[in-house]
Amino acid sequence: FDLTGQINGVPFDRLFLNASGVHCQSTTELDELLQDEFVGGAVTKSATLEKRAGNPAPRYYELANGSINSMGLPNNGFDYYIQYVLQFHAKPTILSVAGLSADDDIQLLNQIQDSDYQGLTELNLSCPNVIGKPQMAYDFEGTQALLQSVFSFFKKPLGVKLPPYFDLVHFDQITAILNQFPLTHVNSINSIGNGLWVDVASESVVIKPKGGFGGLGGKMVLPTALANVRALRQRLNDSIKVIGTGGVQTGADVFAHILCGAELVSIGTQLQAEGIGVYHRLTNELERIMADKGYTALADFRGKLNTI
Ligand code: RRO
Repeated sequence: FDLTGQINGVPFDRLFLNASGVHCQSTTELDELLQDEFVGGAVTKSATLEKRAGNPAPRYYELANGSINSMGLPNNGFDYYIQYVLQFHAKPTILSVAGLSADDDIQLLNQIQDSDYQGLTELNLSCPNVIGKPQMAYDFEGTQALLQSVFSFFKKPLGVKLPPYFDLVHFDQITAILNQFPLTHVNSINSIGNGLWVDVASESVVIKPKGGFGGLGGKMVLPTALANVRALRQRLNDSIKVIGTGGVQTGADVFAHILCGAELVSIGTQLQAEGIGVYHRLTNELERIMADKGYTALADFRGKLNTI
């Protein structure tokens, strides 16, 4: 089966990535991803200028239908991750960066511009969990202004990680902005920000930071993720690929993301729950569906969702 995709001419032999944040904070975890034969490439934990410990634990909680997290951007710092992606790897890497402010974003991207790194970078505009820091991509004017200043100096391949949108007008607004810039890709969705889980037995929240509020992922976000992949694919320039992230548990979920137009598919909550073996299982399940339908390549059905 041809399970390949490409972003800005960078070939991915297989469609599967990790969702940033899961299994990618240390070089050991990143190596494990890249060494798995069913993984196409790895995305780093979003890097900030300085190393961060993140929010107090418990900060990730597995639910029956997904997950809630308020990690608070724990990471080993920009230098650690750029050093990693500057090494030779047999598969592509995506360097994810997340400033704590627009100024930080500019500084991070300046350092990438001035480095020898020629691979893909992804600017996280959608972290929901840093106290006092709103998700940039919900501020349309701020996003426009930030990308304007970024592309005045940044000449390397750059994509953005977006939060989920819930109104068709918002899809029109964000894509009108993104289409003005030579972006390589958008990665959609980040977690659904600021959900709240209540454990009835203990009459309590389940994570400590922010009084229990946190980003939702996993099965419960699949329809939101599919809507976002589809709505973005329908509106973005063809040159801007969509990485589908959100709610994948089965090969059928992967198939649905591709039908909606995903070029590659990332796994977060299910990778956290199941471990790296998830990629072999999803590959088998996807290939079984493709075989039953007589498809041999993702290109046979990518973006070809039927409407009624
Ligand atoms: O670290 C986090 O709390 C976090 C980040 Br940066 C993000 O982009 N999405 C998320 O669900 N958690």
